[in-house]
Amino acid sequence: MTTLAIPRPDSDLAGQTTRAHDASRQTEVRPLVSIVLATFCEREHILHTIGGILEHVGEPIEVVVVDDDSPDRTWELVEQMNDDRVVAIRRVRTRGLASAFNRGIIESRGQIVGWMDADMCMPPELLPRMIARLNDHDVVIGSRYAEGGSDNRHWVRVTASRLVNGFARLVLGYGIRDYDSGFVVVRRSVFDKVSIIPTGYGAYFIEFVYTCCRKGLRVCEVPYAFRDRTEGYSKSMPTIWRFLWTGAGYVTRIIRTRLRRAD
Ligand SMILES: Nc1nc2c(ncn2[C@@H]2O[C@H](COP(=O)(O)OP(=O)(O)OP(=O)(O)O)[C@@H](O)[C@H]2O)c(=O)[nH]1
Ligand SMILES: [Mg+2]
Repeated sequence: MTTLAIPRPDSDLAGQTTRAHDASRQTEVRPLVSIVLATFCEREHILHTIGGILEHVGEPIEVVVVDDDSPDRTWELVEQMNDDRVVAIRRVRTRGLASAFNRGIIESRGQIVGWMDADMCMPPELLPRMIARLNDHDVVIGSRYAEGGSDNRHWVRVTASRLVNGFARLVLGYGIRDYDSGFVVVRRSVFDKVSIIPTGYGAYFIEFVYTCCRKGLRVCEVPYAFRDRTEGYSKSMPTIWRFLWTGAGYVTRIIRTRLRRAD
């Protein structure tokens, strides 16, 4: 009999991939973990982010980078790594955060799948703890707003994010503190029940989490400290108008999510 052994955070993650249990004679196979990164102009961060994931998650690991033909050639840096564990996907004439994550998930092979930003605001060192929680959960969210977490961006960004999350909690329920986190690991079986609706920017995540809760999947949050971006530029807030437009998109997506009863 073969069972999945989800790595514990304190274990030696780079250790053996198979182990024999004398008593039960079961063979534990460490599952492949796939982490998907969506990138647009992340040249300053991408190698650091991938390096952190490879180091902290350990073997077996796969990192899938979906880059939308960045003018700064982020995709080329990833290709030049020449690492079997790292897959570079360059999408030409296609843009979009939700569709990029969706593409990466489709291409990934892991029994555990995660995704996160590539700008070092989300710490790769949290991943082992998140993965360990999959022992008794289906979806584990890296959370800025769960007790013990923090959001260290400019107060305007924090206020806007907290308002969106407060509204989501009110309308959608389930007590999720960080509905638009965008930092998550899930069991692959989750995609048998819930798909990402690949339109728009980060609001797809709210709908994904809500549908997981509504379908009875076990969802939990692991707190962490969200760092502010130090290099490159923000794609969600290049201008105040874009920021307001994105915020309005989140609010309407929350309402549509509540009303949608398609599946
Ligand atoms: N493939 C792809 N990735 C994107 C796109 N827009 C943003 N990203 C990536 O998605 C992640 C989040 O984008 P950010 O620019 O960090 O947006 P943000 O986190 O809202 O804002 P800041 O962290 O303040 O800059 C980063 O890894 C980006 O490179 C896109 O259109 N396509
Ligand atoms: Mg960011």
